[in-house]
Amino acid sequence: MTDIKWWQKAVVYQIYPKSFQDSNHDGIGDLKGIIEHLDYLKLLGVDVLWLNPIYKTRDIDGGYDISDYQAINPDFGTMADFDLLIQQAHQRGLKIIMDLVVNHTSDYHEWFQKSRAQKENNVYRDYYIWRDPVDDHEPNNWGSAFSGPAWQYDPVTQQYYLHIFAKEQPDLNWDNTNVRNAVFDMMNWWATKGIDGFRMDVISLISKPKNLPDAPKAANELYGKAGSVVANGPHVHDYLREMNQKVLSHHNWMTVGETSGVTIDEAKKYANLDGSELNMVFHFKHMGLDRNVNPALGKWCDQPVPLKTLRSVLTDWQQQLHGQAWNSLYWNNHDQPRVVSRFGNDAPEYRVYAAKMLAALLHFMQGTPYIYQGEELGMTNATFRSSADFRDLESINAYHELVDKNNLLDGPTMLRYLNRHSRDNARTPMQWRDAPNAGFSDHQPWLAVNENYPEINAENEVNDPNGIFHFYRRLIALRHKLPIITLGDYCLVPGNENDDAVFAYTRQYETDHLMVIANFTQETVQRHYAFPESKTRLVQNYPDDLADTLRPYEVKVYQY
Ligand code: TEU
Ligand code: CA
Repeated sequence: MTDIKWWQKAVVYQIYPKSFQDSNHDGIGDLKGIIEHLDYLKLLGVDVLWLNPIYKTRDIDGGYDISDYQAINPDFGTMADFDLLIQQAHQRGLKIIMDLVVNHTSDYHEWFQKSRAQKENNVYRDYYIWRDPVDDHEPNNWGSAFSGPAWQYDPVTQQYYLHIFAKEQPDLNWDNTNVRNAVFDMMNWWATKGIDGFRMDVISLISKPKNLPDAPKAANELYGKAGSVVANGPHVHDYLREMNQKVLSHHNWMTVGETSGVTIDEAKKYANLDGSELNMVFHFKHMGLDRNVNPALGKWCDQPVPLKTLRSVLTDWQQQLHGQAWNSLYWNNHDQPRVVSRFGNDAPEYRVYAAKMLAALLHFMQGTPYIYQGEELGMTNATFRSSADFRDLESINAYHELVDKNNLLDGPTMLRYLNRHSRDNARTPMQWRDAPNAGFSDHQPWLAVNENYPEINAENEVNDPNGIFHFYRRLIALRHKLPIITLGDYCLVPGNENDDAVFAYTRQYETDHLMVIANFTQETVQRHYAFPESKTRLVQNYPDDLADTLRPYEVKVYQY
């Protein structure tokens, strides 16, 4: 048996604390609220909890603008609450990984406040990326991920500073040894708090290209895409190897890089099996299949995801990393729409079938699966009736830039696109039961609860042995039990690459075989697959098994 690392058999549950459970009646989720549900998570069977940022913040970007890396956001509680959370989690055999956000800080961070104070004789000046104006304009054509330019003019010292995200999120200068060592010291401090690893925010962007060249820009695009010239920069692997030597290699941690712009070849470096950088990475190839054909509109669209390209992308990542690097497996997170709405069908007659089909399709692949809070309930995208319903700056800024300022879209069209792709879809409060605010809070929640909580909630699911929650429990238990899921190879069923309705793949490990057959459509289709009569059906989302027949969103997994 190959030496399996603990994080290769683990299943991760992602918690967006602000929307998980409010315990002190202010409409905002908090750390004590997470403690209230540790037994629920233990019942689900997950191994690791990933907490989105819980540090002191201005909360411009959902906590991804950190003003003190070693203090807890008072909205979420205290450091004593954190200590209790980690003690209670470990007591249940649950590990906790934190969100490491070190491509940028908040502009309220003391490093930035000191950096901006003066240009000369200032050890903090080069903690960030400052440049003179060029012809009285921004130093290059880079756009921010949250609309507008990626540069902010600071009159105090009459220079621009770089912010690939919001202007309240100045980019750190990782070429500065003092920055790297300050980050490594902070990471080692969190090690003393007993954490079990990190998810690393946009870690592929930390090494900027020399001279910060303009980015390619289509004629009708307002700005160049910074990510296209910054991702996988000249020293990113040097810096991660240094992090590994000075921090990661001293702990039995799990690490996952959020590597915006990563390719398969780059992933083989970031997530190599020799342990010199990170354990795994999140890629975005399957998250970008339903982007607008007009590059100026980016993710804002309402195109469906074509099965053919989805299958091809997932197959490439399964086959090309096998034996060379480790995959993460995810359908959604706090930045993405809800999987059953985006890749399946959230109509009442199909939602449960589709949610289970998508879960099985992903969880029998090779890699470490991530379950985003509410995914195990089949939670859906929400209904936003007005631009005033959104809280996420990405959505709000995009509406202003594309509708109000540049008239590239009309309001109703943008509202339709936002309903499909706004990050707020993932951030509506967790739906615990059929009670006011779905049991999330007895105070007005910071973001409206999805209206379908009376039907879709944890209490209903936990009490339904045939529901989605218990379907995920079975998938997790099988991953813990069957080496083939962790170690087996992956092949599409011959001929499946051209199938416009069914995604069918096999896994093999020594003499063990699995076949996963998933109907991605609401049509009943006939398909014949040959395998030994001795096969057993591991999971299914219909009560019976009609030979050669796949009903709407039906999934069948056979072992033989
Ligand atoms: O997201 C990085 C990233 O690439 C996002 O721009 C993401 O692709 C986009 O939101 C999808 O539309 C990370 C965090 O996950 C995100 O929540 C933060 O806003 C961002 O970094 C800045 O820290
Ligand atoms: Ca609260």
